[in-house]
Amino acid sequence: VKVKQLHRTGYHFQPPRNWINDPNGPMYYKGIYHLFYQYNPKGAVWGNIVWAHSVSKDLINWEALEPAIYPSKPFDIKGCWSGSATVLPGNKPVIFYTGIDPQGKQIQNYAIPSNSSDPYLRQWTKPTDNPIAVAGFKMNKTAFRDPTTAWKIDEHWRMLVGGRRNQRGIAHLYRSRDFKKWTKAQHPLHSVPNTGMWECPDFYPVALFGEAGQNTSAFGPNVKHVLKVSLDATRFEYYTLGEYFPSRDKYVVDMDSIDGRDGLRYDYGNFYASKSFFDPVKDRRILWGWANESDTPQDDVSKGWAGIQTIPRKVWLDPNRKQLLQWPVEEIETLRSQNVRLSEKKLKLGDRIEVEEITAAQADVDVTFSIPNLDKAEPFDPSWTNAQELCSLKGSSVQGGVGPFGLLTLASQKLEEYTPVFFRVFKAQYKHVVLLCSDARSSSLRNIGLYKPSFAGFVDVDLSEKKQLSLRSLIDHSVVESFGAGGKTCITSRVYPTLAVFGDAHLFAFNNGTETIIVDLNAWSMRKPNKMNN
Ligand code: DQQ
Repeated sequence: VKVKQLHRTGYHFQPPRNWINDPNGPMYYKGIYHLFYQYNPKGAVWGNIVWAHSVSKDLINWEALEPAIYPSKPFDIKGCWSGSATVLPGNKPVIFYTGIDPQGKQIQNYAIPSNSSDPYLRQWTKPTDNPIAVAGFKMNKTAFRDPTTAWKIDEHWRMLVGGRRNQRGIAHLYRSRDFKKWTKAQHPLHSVPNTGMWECPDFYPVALFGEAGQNTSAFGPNVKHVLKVSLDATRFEYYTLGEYFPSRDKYVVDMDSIDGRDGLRYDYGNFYASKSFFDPVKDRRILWGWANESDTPQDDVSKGWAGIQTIPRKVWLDPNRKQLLQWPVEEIETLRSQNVRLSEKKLKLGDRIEVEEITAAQADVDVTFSIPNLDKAEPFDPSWTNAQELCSLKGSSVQGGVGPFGLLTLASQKLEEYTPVFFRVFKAQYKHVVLLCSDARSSSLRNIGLYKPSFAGFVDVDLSEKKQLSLRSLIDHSVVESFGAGGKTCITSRVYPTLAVFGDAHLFAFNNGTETIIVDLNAWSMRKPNKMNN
């Protein structure tokens, strides 16, 4: 198949062809960032899964190496599924992954570098004492996968494996003293009814103060913990914040952290099977996530490719300690070229200004909206608990009081197509409620076979302190990744415009609320990295 260029991204992580899904085993080793990912070497649909392997010195330019882990042993002959890397003391990387055995059972394996003096870690050995964990007598053997990075406290290593018992999602806990023999703890680290299979769990500490990341084994009075799970049943992820007690291996979810499908999300759009790692170079925790296609498998076959990784994000604890914050890694800013600015532009009801002279199909936009007057905010109906439904009810063209205001991304000149990313402010009894939407309904003239949801999330900001809302959007042909209010609420959309492509894509700032909004905007054309797996 000839690979179709239309809708391929310019600066997001993609291999030259074929299907990709989950990021696996991200780590830093001897000057190199490693990213593995689920990959089908034979086509643009899921199947024949191996761990593809790419390396980078800057998280921007990527060089593809040979697949690192592929079916070769009885314990993984039917597939090498997701997993994680742990860098042991003494700088010794180990990979944990799920192997599919000849009976289709999911079992946990490990692999070690064949040659640890190769910073590229090109070759991996699967020792003969594999597997390290199999589903016990009463456990579900086809719902037992995706081992985490291990952490060590008080001479004991721990790691999690995702699972399910009936409809209860489970994070099975394993312990080891020597990193070789792993024993299942009697109690899982955590489990929640009616959440279904927990794929790709991630468990790590975040600092109470500041933005610095923590090594996965860090522990003490200055950290909290995050548990993230990917819900197979709903295809979205949620996380909780909580207190971890290593002596009893108990994870106690914070009182105000919702523990279930309505919980906090890294991203309220198309973002799944994410995984974080600690970057010792810049002392930060970095999060990778997969953004699936929103077209059909037939489209993917004819495109010759499917799936991208989102831009790696730094993640840390919001000073309010109630949620995480995320921001694209600073390295991405090195791709910025042609720049335009709008300063203190007034946007009255119905106004729309074009941001000209940049490549709107491949851009980075950073904008602040100042709200002189909040009095005309629409009343908030307490029955509006579902942000996505509210966004589809109150779209970007539905006139409001304070908002909708925001960006029209990937827009055709006459607005036959556009993906609006916008805020809307409501007045509830004691505070203002802010909604962020990334609404794909108007993203493409094509109507059949595209998934065009009105992705949305609420933004937990206090507008009485500062009457401003900021928005950063990374626009890249078929993806719009948005970060509201400094990374409090993030939304990734995959969209497939037919007119607003390449040089025919435009970018606008707009306001459809009765209250005037003041815009300060900075936008850049984005270059392609010199090397992207080519
Ligand atoms: N993808 C992998 C599984 C994981 C799922 C298989 C999540 O290990 O549970 O490709 O997207």
